Amino acid sequence: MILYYFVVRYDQIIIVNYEEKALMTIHNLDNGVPFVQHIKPDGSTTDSYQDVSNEVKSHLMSNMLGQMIFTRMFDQKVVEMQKKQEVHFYTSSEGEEAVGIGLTNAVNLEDRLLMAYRQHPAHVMRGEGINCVDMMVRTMLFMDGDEQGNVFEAVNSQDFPICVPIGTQCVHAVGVAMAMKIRKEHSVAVTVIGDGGTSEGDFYVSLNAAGTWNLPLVFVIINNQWAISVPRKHQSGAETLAQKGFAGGIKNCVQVDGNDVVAVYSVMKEALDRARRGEGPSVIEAMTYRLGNHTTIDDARRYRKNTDVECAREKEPIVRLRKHLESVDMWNSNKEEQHIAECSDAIDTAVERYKSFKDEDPEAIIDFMHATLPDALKMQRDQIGVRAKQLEERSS
Ligand SMILES: Cc1ncc(C[n+]2csc(CCOP(=O)(O)OP(=O)(O)O)c2C)c(N)n1
Ligand SMILES: [Mg+2]
Repeated sequence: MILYYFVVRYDQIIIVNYEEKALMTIHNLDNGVPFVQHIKPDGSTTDSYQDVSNEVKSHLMSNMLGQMIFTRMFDQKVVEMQKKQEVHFYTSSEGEEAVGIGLTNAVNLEDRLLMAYRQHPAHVMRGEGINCVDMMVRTMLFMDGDEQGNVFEAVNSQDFPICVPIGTQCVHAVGVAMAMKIRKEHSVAVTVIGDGGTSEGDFYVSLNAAGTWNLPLVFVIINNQWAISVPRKHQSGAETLAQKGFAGGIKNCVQVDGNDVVAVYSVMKEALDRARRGEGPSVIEAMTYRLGNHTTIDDARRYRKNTDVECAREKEPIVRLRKHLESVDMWNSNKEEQHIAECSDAIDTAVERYKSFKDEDPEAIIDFMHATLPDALKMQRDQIGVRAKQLEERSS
């Protein structure tokens, strides 16, 4: 029989056996989850900023600022279009841009993203910078309820379609990561979920499977403090959402300032490197705030105070990085004006192309659910076609 005792040292509990061999560090006495931040809301840097590589400091930071500005502009454009009913519906990512942009810059092209409905910054930018016209068009098509919005081309053809049923993408990601492991690929699956999503069974099942099988999988939780009208404090009794990973046997569970794109990029790189070295999954909880409504059919003023939103706005990701880069002479208003003009051109091109897309046939609503359509659905498909024709004739 092996006997164990516990040693409490500083802020850690260590399990030791009687031969004085430390077996494992459980976690810090508070919650075991480190918090990473490199750039503060006022644009100044923390001590850990010295660990940021020169490559990131010399050009990636200003590229990422440009990408965040671009995705914010795209977001505003589609919200406007929805008001004119040019798009059916939209889920704004205002305030959360640093998470998508940080992670999309950290992954390799052969890694696979499995995401939900609010991560357009990552999807749109994936590998293509502001020339991602096709992905902008796909995003608008998706938000207009058009299946053609799920057809990813070019660089991100390997990514998975957007998941609206909360948490399902995590289970898919386990399957993808398992396949990568069996095939001995050098790639990693990255799945993104909201704070509300971490209460779903699918999330816990996926953590458990990823930890058990030591999968090359990174879970990114975008903790934007709200799940529609449910605040974070009513969502879970856990002190942090990242620590849920420990119970699944995942060792690298961290919180990051999700409004600091440099910190998001760094923790993502580390998690991806770990996965590629065979050190298994990670959970990253990115702390941010949903500045906009849940969707374009929500009115968040009904359930939260404007003062809270304004307070959160002071910590948003674009302002702080702009301040920082201006302080080290890497950004200025001329640069920004020129960049905004380029972004406008790219967005206008995408909107034009979106508007020229022919609506798909109504039957498409069931065309992509099965590889071979079951007989019962074949009948419904035919009925949809007949009904659509009748409606068209009646309205003409
Ligand atoms: C399985 C399932 N249950 C409920 C819903 C309805 N629903 C849509 S969004 C949402 C809240 C999700 O909040 P969170 O995970 O924090 O993501 P966020 O919207 O903040 O990005 C809910 C409950 C759904 N889409 N799927
Ligand atoms: Mg949320």
